[in-house]
Amino acid sequence: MKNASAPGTQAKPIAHQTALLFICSLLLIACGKSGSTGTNSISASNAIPIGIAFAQTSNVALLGQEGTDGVKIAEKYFNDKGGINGRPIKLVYQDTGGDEVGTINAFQTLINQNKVVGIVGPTLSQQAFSANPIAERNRVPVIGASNTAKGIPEIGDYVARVSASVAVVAPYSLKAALKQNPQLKKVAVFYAQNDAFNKSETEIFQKAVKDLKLDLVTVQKFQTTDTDFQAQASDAIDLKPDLVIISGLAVDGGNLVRQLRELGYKGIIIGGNGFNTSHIFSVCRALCDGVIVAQAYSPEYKSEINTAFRKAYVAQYRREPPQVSAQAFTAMQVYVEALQSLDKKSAINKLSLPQLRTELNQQLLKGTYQTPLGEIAFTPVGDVIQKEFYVAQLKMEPNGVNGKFAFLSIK
Ligand code: 1QQ
Repeated sequence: MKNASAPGTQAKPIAHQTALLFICSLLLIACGKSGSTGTNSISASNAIPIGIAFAQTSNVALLGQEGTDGVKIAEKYFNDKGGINGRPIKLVYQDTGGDEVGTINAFQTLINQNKVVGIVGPTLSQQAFSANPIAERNRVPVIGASNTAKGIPEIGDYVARVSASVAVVAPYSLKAALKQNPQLKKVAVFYAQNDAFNKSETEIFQKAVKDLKLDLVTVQKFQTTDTDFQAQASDAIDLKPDLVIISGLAVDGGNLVRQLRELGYKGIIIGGNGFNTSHIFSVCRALCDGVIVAQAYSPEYKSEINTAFRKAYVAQYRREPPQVSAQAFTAMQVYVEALQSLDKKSAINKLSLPQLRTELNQQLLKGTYQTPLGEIAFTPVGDVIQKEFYVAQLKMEPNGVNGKFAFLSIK
């Protein structure tokens, strides 16, 4: 049997006493997709729909794919454990593409047609600033799994995130760079000026550089759609920096790294959160080697849930889970555990969809969760409270094809 909205995904075996219920649920979802449920409440025989709004197409798809990988693992993992007190969850995917319009459309479809109880996404902060207000107006909870710009949780009461702010994460990479070269003094900063997250991240980096009394020799701007960085790279190299810090996305950022190295830059390079994907390896290949990237997740974190997540991920995708996949899994875990708690308090099948969305939103903000990211909770405004952060360095094999994120000690 195939999963109705994620082609190629196997249906999820759940506790056998609920297997029959599950089959009925799938049939009902099929009916629901053709628009015949026509009800505003979640019936007991229905799987609980959670919306996934990630970029499956465009240049952002490299990052979006890692989110999708993470939620798929979560759907199987939590349904195998019995779902929401015996009822399965069901992911409904809508491709946002890489821009705001696509994201707004995806949110509207998830909210009005798919009637999801909550949304995970979108991939970029740039998309979240446009689409999250729609969820807010419709009183549908949204959990950001990769939105790290300042101001995301503040979009509204129904907006939370499990992806720690750049303000918290980014400075760790500077600390690691200084550990590698305590003499470094001159810093060149590059950022993509057409992207909200990158603008937010560069402010944090630039402030951290000044606070450390380093010398910010130049700030160079580019677009996430650019492929040629010769002019900016040459201007920066002329100033002989010891450190280059780049806030960009995987494709543009990877190309910038490649061109800096080709033009002879030999110093340390820090990449921001947009570099946090192994898909960057194919962009800068052997020249990615040595780039430092701060992380909100380590596959090596020891806990029962991370061990289970990592094992399932490696079995499925044959590589270590990246940060965005772990964050996406965590967002799903928050929904699942909040729904479980809510159901114990007030039988969720008795709630109308608007009631369920509102009570779910209130419940999820109250919880403490043992996740692959470590223990997390939320601030009253919905920002993640997380304790552990890491720094990795890209290690490329000489063939330039395979590589890995090698974790550094930052103590
Ligand atoms: C954001 C990000 C992206 C680079 C992660 C995919 O952190 O847009 O906020």
